[in-house]
Amino acid sequence: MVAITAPSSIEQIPLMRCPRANAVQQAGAAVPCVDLSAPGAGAAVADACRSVGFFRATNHGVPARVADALEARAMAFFALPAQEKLDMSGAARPLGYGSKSIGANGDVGWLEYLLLSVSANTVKISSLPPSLRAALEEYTAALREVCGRVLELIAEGLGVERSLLRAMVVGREGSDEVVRVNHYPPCPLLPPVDCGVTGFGEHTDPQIISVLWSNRTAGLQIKLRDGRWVPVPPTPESLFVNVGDSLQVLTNGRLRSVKHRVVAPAPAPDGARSRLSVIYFGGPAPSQRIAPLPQVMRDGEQSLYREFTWAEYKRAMYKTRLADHRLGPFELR
Ligand code: GA4
Repeated sequence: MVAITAPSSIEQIPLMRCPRANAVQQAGAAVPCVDLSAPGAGAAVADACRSVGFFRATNHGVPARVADALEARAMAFFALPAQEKLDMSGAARPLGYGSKSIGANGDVGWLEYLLLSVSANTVKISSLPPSLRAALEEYTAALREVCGRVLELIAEGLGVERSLLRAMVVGREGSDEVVRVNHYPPCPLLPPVDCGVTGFGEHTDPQIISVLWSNRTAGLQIKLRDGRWVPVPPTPESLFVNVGDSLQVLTNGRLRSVKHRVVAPAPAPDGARSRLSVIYFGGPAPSQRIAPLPQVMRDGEQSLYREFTWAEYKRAMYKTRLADHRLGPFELR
């Protein structure tokens, strides 16, 4: 049994040094944007995944009402008393309802969340409010399509068979699809200048790709290859795509998983809004072999990683903390 290690006071949540205001203005430009319906989208997606490991996707085909409905249902759920939320979802171990504590190894942040398995489009928590469950299932079905489309575009951009990556996640029996709904209420602690309270600490996502939607409240930051953290301006009409560790391995490091983190919304006299984000994590089946695809390798190219299965990586990842370099033990050089 995993202990709930939620901090009892806000002072126990670490601060993070944040980019200065002038960096924020330039940030939009640092985040690549790809129109998923445009000709040449494959090359643009692959380019963004190579250079940043992250991009903003427009024309993704998910109607605004799908995310709006989920936002309304999720906010109603998070407004319930803590005990009711726990009774309905169970405490996150790792799936379920969690508050301030992330994973089982001491990571904490100013947030509460639902973490759900959504494989085969069934939200595997039966006691959630039916309207939230229905909204989650509709959202997941739409996001699964986006994930499939993006994986096709990545394959196209890499010059490999179109369905190669998509088939590992979408429509594959037993694939490991997870949805996380994160709620970051405005944080009452006023941090020192150039700092913020940690909402979700820096990490890479272990899966193949993740697709994120957020409401209009800022907070997400990504780490560029030059080491700079830049804020990602929230645009609820767009989706954001992250390269995960598994895709890094499948492409032998051509595409790289992106470090990202979330700063909690600051207190504001004008009534700062909560941040709500919903992330679909596209993971393969437990038995899926994760190793560089022969189709992407040049003649004589050596694998940078020792081969593993998704089940093996998942087991290892639950022993890590968020900021750990999870691929480290699998690297060959
Ligand atoms: C990070 C990405 C996803 O949110 C997640 C997280 C998971 C969890 O919350 O249970 C982990 C984290 C994430 C990686 C390291 C371990 C496991 C928390 C943690 C400290 C659902 C996932 O798949 O990996």
